[in-house]
Amino acid sequence: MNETLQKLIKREEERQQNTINLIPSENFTSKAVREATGSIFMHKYSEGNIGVRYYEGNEVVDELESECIRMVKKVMIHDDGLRNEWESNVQVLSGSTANLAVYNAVLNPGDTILSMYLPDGGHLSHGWSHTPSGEKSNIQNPISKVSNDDIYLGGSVKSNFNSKIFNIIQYRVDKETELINYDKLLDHLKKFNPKLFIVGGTAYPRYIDYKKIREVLDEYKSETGNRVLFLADVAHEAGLIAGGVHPSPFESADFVTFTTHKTLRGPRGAVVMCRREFIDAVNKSVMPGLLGGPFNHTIAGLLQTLYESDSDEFKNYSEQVVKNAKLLAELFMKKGYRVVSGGTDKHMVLVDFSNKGISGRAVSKALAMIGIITNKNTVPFEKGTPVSPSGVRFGTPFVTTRGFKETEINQTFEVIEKLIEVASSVASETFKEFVEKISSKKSDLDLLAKEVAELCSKFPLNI
Ligand code: DSN
Repeated sequence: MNETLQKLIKREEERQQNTINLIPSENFTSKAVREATGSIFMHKYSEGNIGVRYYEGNEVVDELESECIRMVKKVMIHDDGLRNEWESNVQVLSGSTANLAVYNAVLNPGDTILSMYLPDGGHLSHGWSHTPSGEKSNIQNPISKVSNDDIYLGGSVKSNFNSKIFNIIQYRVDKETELINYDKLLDHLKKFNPKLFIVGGTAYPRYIDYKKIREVLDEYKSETGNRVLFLADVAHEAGLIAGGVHPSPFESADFVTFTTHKTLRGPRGAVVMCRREFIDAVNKSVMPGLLGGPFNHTIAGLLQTLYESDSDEFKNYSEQVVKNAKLLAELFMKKGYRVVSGGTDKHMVLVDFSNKGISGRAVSKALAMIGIITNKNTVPFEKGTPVSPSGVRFGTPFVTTRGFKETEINQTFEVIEKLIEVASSVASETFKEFVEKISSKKSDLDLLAKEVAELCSKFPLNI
């Protein structure tokens, strides 16, 4: 291998080995998953579907893809009868293209999508247009009685492509509980008559009540005759659903999309699952609609992941991921930190630092200086900006893979707390000033970095 590249890989290995990764959307794969993902399947073009390809030489790829589809259904849907009602496309390349594949399969330009407000925890690919400062939010609001606290109708800057194509309406979480307000859903449906309802996102730490959503969609249909299609984007929850520690969306939704590298612990990739009636439309939407040749090496890596997830070991892992996150939430709250929604049911804790006089941006930067890797994040009813938000997401999938249990979560929290004390003592007007001041606290930072390094060395990654 080229020496420059070799050195880059080595450095990244060392970085992953020697830092505590608390980003909730990242994980660490097995050697077997990495080998399969780097396998010679990467050389093959296989546009089309199993048995109906545009290139010859796909007899092995056909078997690989069929087996992957069989396993994805086995791992994600635990009830045999229900499993028979679902189909999968494993060719999509990422979470965003998985969602786009669904839109392209069943929507027309101009159709309305009702999805979760991005700063409250939704996702860019569910459509996003922002309101520049000075512009009146919800300016296009055609319905006078809709409150900005309940619904966001979008701004003039169509930041995400989907917002240029579809009419994106976004529901907000409840201001008090910071939970999805299922009681307002029927009202929203009646006002906006969407073609597609989406639930899921990147920073919603609580269970999602898919059954309740189905009930409301059915009630709306029986009142109006309108069928609203239901997409559950479970990118964050996929592994927890596979491990049986999060409610399953499969009884309730029409489409389920997810990435494969978060809680599911696979290679970077994605899957679209759908009720049987939609599989032809989804397959056509993927190819020729959106993509060319599938990444067969990623499908191979995913298949190995699915064999690994189909085990008691993975169930135990998923349980521990949630136990670790719940403990982390409790520890933050005991020390007076504001945890969004008052806790977590999942793999992620969202902490709002606005009552501590320090931004999420400053906290995540300072943590990175001692080797704890997180990401800054908006919180519901955010007062800051996406570049300098109030929150930080703390997730447990990666550290649980390396073997952290309650003892290590307690130790990690102690380090986080000491670091936040140091960071708060130099809270500054500007981020630049903050970075300068905290960099001057070298001896404090070095002591904490040493604790991080010790913890990592006790739980080495199998690189
Ligand atoms: N980047 C993913 C996450 O961190 O949640 C979502 O796209």
